[in-house]
Amino acid sequence: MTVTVRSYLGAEDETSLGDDVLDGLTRPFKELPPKYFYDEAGAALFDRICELPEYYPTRVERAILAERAGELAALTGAAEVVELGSGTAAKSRLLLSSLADAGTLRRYVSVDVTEGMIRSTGASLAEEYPGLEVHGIVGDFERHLGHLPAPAGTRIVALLGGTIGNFTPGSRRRFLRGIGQLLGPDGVLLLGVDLVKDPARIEAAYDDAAGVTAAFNRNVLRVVNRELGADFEPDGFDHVAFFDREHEWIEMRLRAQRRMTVTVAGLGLTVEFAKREELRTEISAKFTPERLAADFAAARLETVELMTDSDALFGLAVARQSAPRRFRPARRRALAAV
Ligand code: AVJ
Repeated sequence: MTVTVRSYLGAEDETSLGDDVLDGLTRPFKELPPKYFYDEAGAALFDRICELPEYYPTRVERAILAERAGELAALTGAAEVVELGSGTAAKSRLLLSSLADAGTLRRYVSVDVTEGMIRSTGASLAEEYPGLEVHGIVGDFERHLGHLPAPAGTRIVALLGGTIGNFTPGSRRRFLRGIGQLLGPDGVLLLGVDLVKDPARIEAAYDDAAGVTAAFNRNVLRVVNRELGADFEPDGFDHVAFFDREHEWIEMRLRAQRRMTVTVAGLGLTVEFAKREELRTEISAKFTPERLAADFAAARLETVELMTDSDALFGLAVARQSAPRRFRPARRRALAAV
């Protein structure tokens, strides 16, 4: 059994939290990036979110994968799965099993910021799939994809759960274009996307009755307190989640219950919050097939298939690099016309 783990996280990652917090809290409309939700407590809260009756994405995506994994294996004949934000690989096991049954699976590569998760998941997968090579990359998939090993054969790059929705529109296309370059000629991207639907259904998924999502949202303030010596009072903020129909995304915010002065000692920064002032903590974009196709086209990808459930709640998109466009220079055409 071969498990290789490499870590690319270092001192510069503390600086990037500091830079992001400084940048986000000194804007007229305050904002923190959602990637800082996931310390140990945040990851545990997210696991609880996935079990909530209101939070359909995890369950529905798993059901789609369970039903279509065999087809995906036949369609791709993939030797390798590269999973971004892999966590415990609960869903990717469905895919790995189909590829193993088809006899094509050789390697599983995972990229995640949580080293413990990479190690324990890697070890169990190597045991569950005899002969499987496991390569773990502890890092940020927005910055460390240059460290992926060379492909071990036809590749599936998987970004599941709807995480792509956390990117702002411009950065989303740039990120997808970068992924396209990792696919090679016959590789595919397997992208989990939450679909546009009744806003009430979406809002309930991000504002559950048990208050788990609210606790998850406030946890980002605890992360900033711990990592940067800030003195946020998480309980002084209300959880807000609403669907923005124009942008077709859900937004999570934290609303100050009263006027507050927050000090971030590690940055030498003092921040004022007005009563009811809101801090944006997450956008989670929802997709229509058309909008997804437009994003893919802008990233030089094309949809092979969009697999969905019977209620069209969630989608699993299979995309490949689009054939390089042949530009016919205008001058030549003009000459030919003469
Ligand atoms: C992990 C980004 C897919 O946007 O649905 C869950 C995070 N936020 N509840 C999502 C999340 C609030 C989740 N993703």
